[in-house]
Amino acid sequence: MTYNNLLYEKSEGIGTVTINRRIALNALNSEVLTELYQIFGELESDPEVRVVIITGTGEKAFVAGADIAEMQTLDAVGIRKFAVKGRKICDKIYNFSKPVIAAVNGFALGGGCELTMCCDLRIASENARFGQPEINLGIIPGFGGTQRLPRLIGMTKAKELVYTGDMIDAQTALALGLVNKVVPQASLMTEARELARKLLSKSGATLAQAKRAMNTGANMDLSSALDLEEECLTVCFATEDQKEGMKAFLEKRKPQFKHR
Ligand code: CO8
Repeated sequence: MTYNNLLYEKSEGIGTVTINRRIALNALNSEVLTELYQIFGELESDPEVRVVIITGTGEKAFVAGADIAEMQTLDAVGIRKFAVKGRKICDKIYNFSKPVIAAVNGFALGGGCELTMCCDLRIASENARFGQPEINLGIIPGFGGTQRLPRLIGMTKAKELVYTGDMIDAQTALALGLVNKVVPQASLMTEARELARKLLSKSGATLAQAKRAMNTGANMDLSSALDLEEECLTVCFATEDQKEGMKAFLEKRKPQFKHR
């Protein structure tokens, strides 16, 4: 499949998706949202890909938001359709069975910030800027920002960001727990791949259960979430990798996981 707005590269188990819409700082228009949905569908069923990295082209922006020029032309019905499209790709990444790492190389604003929040891990370059500036456009976040941001950083700071529209720098995002690590821009992709390789050394089958327990459980009451954790752990015990992991420990050697 060819894409008008995405670059894709696959190497050693890592799929790297680059949003490539330089003219608008990689802003998410309908076509980009459709293409992201399609590519994540393909990556889900590609057994050679076990970790995905998502980033933006250029040195200035990860994604500067949903496309304001397109949104400006939409009426209430149109914006609802656009919001549904955004939600579908965000949910797809959130529920994707393999880890997804956002490599944030600049502005991650509005829909861009929301896209990073669906990912499992976020590495930011020193020049990255995060924010939900929708308030300045007379709207509110629509790709999950009002819900995912407080779940990640707490309601107090989330409200400050959504109500003021202020941007925060990478170090502030790190202090708030919005990103996992801040690195120099020149080493962003190297660091992202290093983290991806660390995950590749684990069992893909086990990581899928960890992601399911944590992402699905995060939206449940505690008792139901603990039931889910038990179920996911039980699934682990039905894998070859659980047997190999425990056997390898007792034999004092590294496990050879088969991801099943
Ligand atoms: N949409 C469309 N075009 C954009 C966007 C965007 N979000 N961001 C930047 N661009 C375009 C600019 O218009 C400009 O185009 P041109 O060269 O043709 O004039 C080009 O990208 C370069 O941008 P700037 O010249 O503005 O670059 P600066 O370095 O001066 O500024 C900023 C960079 C600070 C990132 C600035 O571009 C900016 O403020 N962008 C908008 C940020 C923003 O408000 N994002 C939130 C958008 S709303 C949103 O994401 C809502 C999501 C959910 C909605 C759900 C609806 C259903």
